[in-house]
Amino acid sequence: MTDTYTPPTVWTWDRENGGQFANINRPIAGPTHDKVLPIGTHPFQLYSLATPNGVKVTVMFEELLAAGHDAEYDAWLINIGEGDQFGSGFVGINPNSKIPALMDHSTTPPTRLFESGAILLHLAEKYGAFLPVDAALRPECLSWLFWQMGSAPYLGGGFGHFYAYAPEKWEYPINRFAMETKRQLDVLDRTLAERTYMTGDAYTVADIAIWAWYGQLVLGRLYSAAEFLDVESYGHVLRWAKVIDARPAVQRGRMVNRSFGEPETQLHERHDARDFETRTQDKIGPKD
Ligand SMILES: N[C@@H](CCC(=O)N[C@@H](CS)C(=O)NCC(=O)O)C(=O)O
Repeated sequence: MTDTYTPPTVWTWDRENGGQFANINRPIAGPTHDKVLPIGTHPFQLYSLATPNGVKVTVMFEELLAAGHDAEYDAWLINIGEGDQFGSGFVGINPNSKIPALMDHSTTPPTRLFESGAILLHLAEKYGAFLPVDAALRPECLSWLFWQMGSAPYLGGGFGHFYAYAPEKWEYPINRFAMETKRQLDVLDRTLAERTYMTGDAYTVADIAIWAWYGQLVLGRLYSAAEFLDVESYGHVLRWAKVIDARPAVQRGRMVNRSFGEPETQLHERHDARDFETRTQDKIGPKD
């Protein structure tokens, strides 16, 4: 970074800051337009996109269904690049205007949920699944689940933003957040050296949440940063990431609400288990 910056007395909004996603970043909350969200036939209505935060929830639904729970859901695509998160219907579910957002219509009145960690916990408690009941293991699972919620913004909003999305590459923030990201990977590596999954022997919501970010990072799917961060040096994280990646429910969950990548990996909307076979973009074309 060559130029120094003297902050003005009062910050003002520079709409043209040049970074990727500058068009959707703004310093005010609330809706920008009226838009009623669609509602399907299932008890759960998910409004999301297959980013790491979105994938946590679609993986959880697919895992619940694979385990035999009655957790059918409709998944609707929210295109955050086009500002769908600022529509009035979406803001009514999530005043924070970020995916994922969920309506649980199995309650009267329906329950709104936002924040992926809250959604995972709601579903885990509702079905008694992927959350240990053991008095020692449950708090361990919750600790790792909330570790993910607190840590990933350094990876995504910090490292990912400055390494991949900022208008220029600046050494100071990239160094700052690469260091923190590598420290977090080391935290995970030391833990996974001693146990199969984040909480112990069982796969839980903590694994689902952490895998979506850190598992996909070491598998080379985020920010084209695997070599830069030397992810190969975190052998225990890699071992764990590959085991989770091979789960059929995880492979399905990654496809739901995906609007990028190879057409056969994109299932924009999911309303039925058969959609994975019949409704991917290679089968229905780019206009759907
Ligand atoms: N802590 C939130 C983070 C959600 C989040 O940051 N979602 C991003 C996509 S990964 C988003 O919707 N961004 C749209 C925006 O910032 O306008 C969660 O875990 O649900």
